[in-house]
Amino acid sequence: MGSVTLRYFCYGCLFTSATWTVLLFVYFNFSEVTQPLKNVPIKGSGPHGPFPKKFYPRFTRGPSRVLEPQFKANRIGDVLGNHIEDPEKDHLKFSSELGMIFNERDQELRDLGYQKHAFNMLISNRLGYRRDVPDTRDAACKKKSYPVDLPVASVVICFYNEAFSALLRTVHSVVDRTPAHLLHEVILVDDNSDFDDLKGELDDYVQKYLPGKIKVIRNTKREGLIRGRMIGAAQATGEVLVFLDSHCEVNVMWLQPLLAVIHGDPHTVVCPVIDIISADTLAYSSSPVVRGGFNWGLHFKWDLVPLAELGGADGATAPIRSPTMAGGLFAMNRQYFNELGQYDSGMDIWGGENLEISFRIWMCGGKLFIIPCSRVGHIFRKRRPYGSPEGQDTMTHNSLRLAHVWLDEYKVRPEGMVGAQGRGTAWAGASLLA
Ligand code: UD2
Ligand code: MN
Repeated sequence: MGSVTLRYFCYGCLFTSATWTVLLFVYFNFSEVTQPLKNVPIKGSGPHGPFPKKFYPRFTRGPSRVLEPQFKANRIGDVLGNHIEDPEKDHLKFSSELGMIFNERDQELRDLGYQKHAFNMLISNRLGYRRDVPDTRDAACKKKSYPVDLPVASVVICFYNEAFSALLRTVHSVVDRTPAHLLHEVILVDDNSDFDDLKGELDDYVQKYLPGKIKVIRNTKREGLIRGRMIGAAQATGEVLVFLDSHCEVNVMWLQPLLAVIHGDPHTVVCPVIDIISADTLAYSSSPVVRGGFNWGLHFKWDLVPLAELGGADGATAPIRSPTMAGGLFAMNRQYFNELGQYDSGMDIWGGENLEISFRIWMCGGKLFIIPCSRVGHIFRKRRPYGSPEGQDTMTHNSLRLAHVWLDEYKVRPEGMVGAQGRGTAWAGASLLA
């Protein structure tokens, strides 16, 4: 009797420990990869990594492995998280091994990257500062040609505690994929970052490999992205201002379609289609063409483009009217930016400025378009990896300013709108466009 009880007790223990092992395995291996992506252009259709999850052994420990030949070609120092010295050699092919953990250093780098940047810094560093991205434009875009005498652009990139490799990939993509005669300058605004590599190392890199057109401006205190961009714009001298986030990669022929529209009408503000760079795999994938909306919480959202707004003689290449912009990537005539009053300089750190400038544009005689033939990739992270200096909720602060300045009678939520965010969005978007 005693031995039977003992046997069942042992079976019980075995079963419980096996169940826990399976549960812990699933949690640690798949939780990060399967979290929903926020703010990607179509909800629930996040990008699928190019390689299976088995390439993400999060807790792999063991002896260091000999690096694969393709990593060696890219300098071992870079693979281990140091910065490369020769960008010309930095053409690492996208391979299924990019995310593999070979040793504890890789593991640390990966964990640190998720902590500090909310994306896979291990892969970002291994990719290096330049890579090819798939041309995601519609076939009709590839047949289009643009005038040569387009206005020149100043690209303003504001950054706070950005991953060095992501920032450098942003800059190199701009320099490599923009015709030199159209790129007036790139202005990097360091919003008082804390990381050492974004100081001297960045200056040295720019001086050595990107001399001439790149300016680095340092804010002496944290201003936030809104005032940060205004500081950058004040230093710019190109006819057109182009704003980008510091973790983007521009695609081929990205700038000409934007400049061509502004050239035709300087009161038109234009956004590229924002392609998705996965935070987990850094894989670049195409986004559907959608347009910007908002809900009554004044949160930006993507909306399908109504049929009536699609097509026309230019078909898939035609600019699409958009009630709002996502905020990070857009181009506008510099004089028009100043005439409009730029941004609301009372807005802090992050949030709300994208809807504010959209309302400002539509309500002050301008237009806002998404240009399907211009594509720029952006790393969509699962969370914002930084806070505001005193922990303030700047999104609410900024949205309230927006409401008080621009919403007049819409400030009060009308009867029947409670919970009807979709209807509300369509209604307000339509009123703004009318
Ligand atoms: C989106 C926009 C972003 C901005 C934001 C609302 C896209 C792709 N991105 O959020 O540009 O409009 O909505 O405010 O549409 N930064 C600073 N100082 C700070 C905080 C941020 O310089 O105090 C930089 C940051 O390093 C980045 C940029 O501002 O380059 C935008 O910040 P984000 O990437 O955290 O914003 P995101 O993409 O979540
Ligand atoms: Mn961003």
